[in-house]
Amino acid sequence: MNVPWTAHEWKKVLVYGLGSSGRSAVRLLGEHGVRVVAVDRRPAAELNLGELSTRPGVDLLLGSEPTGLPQNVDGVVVSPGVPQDRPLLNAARAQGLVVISEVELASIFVNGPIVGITGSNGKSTTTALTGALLESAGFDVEVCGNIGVPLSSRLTGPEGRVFVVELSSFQLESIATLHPRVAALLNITPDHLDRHGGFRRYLEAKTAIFGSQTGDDFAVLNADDPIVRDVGTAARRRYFSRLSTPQEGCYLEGEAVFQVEPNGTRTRLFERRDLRLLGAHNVENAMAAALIALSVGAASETFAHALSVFEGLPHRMQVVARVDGVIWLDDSKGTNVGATLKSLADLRNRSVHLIVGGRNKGADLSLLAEEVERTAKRVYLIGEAASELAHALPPSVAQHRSGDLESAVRAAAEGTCSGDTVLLSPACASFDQYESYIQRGEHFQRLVLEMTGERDG
Ligand code: UMA
Ligand code: ADP
Repeated sequence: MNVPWTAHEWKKVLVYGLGSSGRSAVRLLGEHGVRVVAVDRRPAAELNLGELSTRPGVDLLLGSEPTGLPQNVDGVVVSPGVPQDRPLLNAARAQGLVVISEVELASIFVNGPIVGITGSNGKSTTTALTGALLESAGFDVEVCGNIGVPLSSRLTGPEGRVFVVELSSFQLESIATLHPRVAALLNITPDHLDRHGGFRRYLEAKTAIFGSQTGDDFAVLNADDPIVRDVGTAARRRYFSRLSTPQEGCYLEGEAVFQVEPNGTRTRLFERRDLRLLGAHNVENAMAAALIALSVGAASETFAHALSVFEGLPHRMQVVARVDGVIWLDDSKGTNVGATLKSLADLRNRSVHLIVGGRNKGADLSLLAEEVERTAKRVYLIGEAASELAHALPPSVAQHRSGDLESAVRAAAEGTCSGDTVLLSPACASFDQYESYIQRGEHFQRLVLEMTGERDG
């Protein structure tokens, strides 16, 4: 397989991590005649290997991670969940090998324009919304990436499809030539600081999305975010804003969203009420999605209807139950402080029972304090971050040291009254107690339905 980043052909490649991205990369490499050595610290029994366990041309090194490089390896494809400082990756770099992410590998084979969407929050929602808007306008679309579907698993298909790819900082920190026709940076607040070793490196990873763009491409940027607004890019800038009118882009005026072109032409795109999703942040996500779709070449006539039927993704402010006047909301995807603050922003004063905690990713959790003081009646602290949260949150708000979700939901079910909202918005990763935010959200939903059902009965 000829690769653009090295002078020679790749014949044998190390794939590091055998989650969905790694497995899909192994298959892609196999289709192109490349032999693979695949490494994962987990044993085979914990991996969903399927036919890969017996596939010719694939050697598996499972259950531990070698520190030295296997022989005759030409390059490394790394999964998003594998940190860049693993000894094996250092050994590869020391030998002059290229280490690239699964999305970078996949991007060589993509046969249509790539739309890349990143930011600290709103990526998945904006990615799904962009897919919906483009589909409504008649485009053949693949919605993939960090949203849960590896790009390398969506390559087979007709030419001309638009690849709408959610890109995380984990994926972007090892790209080389990935070249989005449209790249969107939605916002930047601290996240994954433990993995990147600080905010500067996190920001560098995010802005790598613009690295291969030229003046023929588009950068879709949030004009209301001071860091994003001034980000460096060679691409043509198009801004979205809730607070001002950009020279070129999309903005909210009263209850309507308009597109504005550099010559001053204004087009009404949709009304705020067209959007089913609640919250100011979802107006931003919808504006970003509209601007991306316009930049791909979509006509806007179908946007309002497409937005009106878009129901949102699970585990993002999802209503689980309404029982005895109490609303139970699953925002398990609120995995950083910025997300939880946005989710609290639209809730009434002193009405919220907030379930918060999990694994802190290096964030300053005291940034939650002011909004918690305004909105929360009681907080339920779970997971590894419980003690840290107990100190970071204001003493004026009652605390329940729940430890886990089951105890939190039980205590909340006993302590609520009509008009209250119970919100799971952890501001932390799930990995201390769950495999993913999805598993955490599903567990919450089951508990809520069991316990509120019990009380009903
Ligand atoms: N592993 C090692 N050594 C290590 C670390 C991990 O061997 O030091 C192994 C693990 O045992 C595991 C594999 O490497 O088997 C890691 O796989 P992975 O975590 O990259 O899992 P994938 O299934 O490939 O999922 C990844 C993304 N996961 C992460 O970024 C952590 C998924 O995003 C994404 O949906 C998927 O690729 C498809 O593109 C999840 C996520 O949490 C949802 N993303 C973060 C977020 O949104 O905040 C960035
Ligand atoms: P991501 O994929 O970046 O994690 P999601 O679309 O999954 O983003 O939304 C996760 C959470 O982030 C939501 O539940 C909400 O609390 C918050 N959020 C969504 N959009 C935005 C936004 N534009 N700005 C800030 N926070 C947002």
